[in-house]
Amino acid sequence: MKKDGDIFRFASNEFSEKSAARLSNDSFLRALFKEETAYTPIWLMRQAGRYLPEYRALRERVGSFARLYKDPELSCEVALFPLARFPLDAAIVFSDILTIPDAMGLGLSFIENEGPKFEYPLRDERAIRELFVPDPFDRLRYLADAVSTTRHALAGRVPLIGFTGSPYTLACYMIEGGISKDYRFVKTMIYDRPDLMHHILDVVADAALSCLNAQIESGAQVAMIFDSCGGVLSTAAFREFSLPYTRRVVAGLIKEKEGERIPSIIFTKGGGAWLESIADTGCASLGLDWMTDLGEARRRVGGKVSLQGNLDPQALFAAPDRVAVEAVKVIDSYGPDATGLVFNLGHGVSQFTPPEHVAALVEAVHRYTRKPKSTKKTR
Ligand code: 1CP
Repeated sequence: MKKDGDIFRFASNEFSEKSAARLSNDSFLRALFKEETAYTPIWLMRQAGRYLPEYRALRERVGSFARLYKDPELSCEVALFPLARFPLDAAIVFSDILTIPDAMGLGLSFIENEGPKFEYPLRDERAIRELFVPDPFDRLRYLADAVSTTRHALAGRVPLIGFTGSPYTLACYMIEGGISKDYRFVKTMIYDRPDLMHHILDVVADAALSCLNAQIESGAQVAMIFDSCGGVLSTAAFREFSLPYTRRVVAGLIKEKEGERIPSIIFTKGGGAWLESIADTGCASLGLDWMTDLGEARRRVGGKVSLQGNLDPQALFAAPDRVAVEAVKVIDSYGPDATGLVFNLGHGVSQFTPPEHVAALVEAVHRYTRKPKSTKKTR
């Protein structure tokens, strides 16, 4: 197969015109940069997951989730599943945030109905001191290859999102060894041995940054950072253990590739109290969970960043016509002019979501936001 660089490389001085022509749908990139769009673009966190019967069938056939994301061709196939069904405005590389700790030697497995488990969670000082930054083009080669394969297959249809967990969120999984309800080991470390926590975060921040930059080098056009566990922290602890390390990742990201700006998005689940400081990290956009009012968030960040969100993922359990009503409420909550809004869910799509409800959502967002302004109630 031809490599991404062969098809997409242009001399930098002739790039901007050609690069604009390269994407047939750039509404997502434009909205991230708060530029005018013909309608509000939409994509969904976890859009390529278990709610799709074709995903479940393929996973069954190959035997596991890990076999899917470790094989660039299969990863690409899965990333394209939702785009074959719905006119979504972005694709996301099919992988997982936990590939980084796996590459750091923690031994990742995904257990049916239990979620991720690490064989060697970080519980003693020696293991913590031995942590290293993996070479993203060696131990995570499959991820870089999944990005370039998917980018090539998209052929400019929509932009491709690369991603990482925030250093704090990755550290949570590495210390707890999997999903945690009470974050007992993490909180013990934060309060008893903050020095050890900072050491972990220091190494993981470098690992997350190099992994995300490797994805950008391989063709990712947007960089997303998931701080899915950030919201369990006190404000003081968030400022000490999460925000500075996310900021460091944002600061180190490749900002432009072959004449194209690379926007970054930070999603902090439960981060509603800290929007101003997250918007100050230098990211282009904030992902919002469903607890935060979009209009209020917009006023608070004062036009500094675009916003992405934030329908309650469980609203998708309702009948399609109700889903459409809820989508309109979210769009209206953003305010009269929808510039700078990317529609998304407030968290990942549930595995129990009927795909027809997702179809209704995408249709409703496009239809409602395409209407001429004068016919709308509040826009
Ligand atoms: O088939 C299976 O059983 C695997 C289920 C699955 C899938 C489809 C997991 C296990 N991860 C993924 C893919 C994934 N994970 C993607 C790409 C697909 C897409 O978005 O379309 C992305 C972006 C992630 C990111 C991810 N993984 C996050 C951050 C975002 C979030 O949801 O908060 C987190 C916290 C994880 C950890 C993870 N991976 C998988 C599980 C079950 C978990 C634990 C957390 C959870 O249950 O959501």
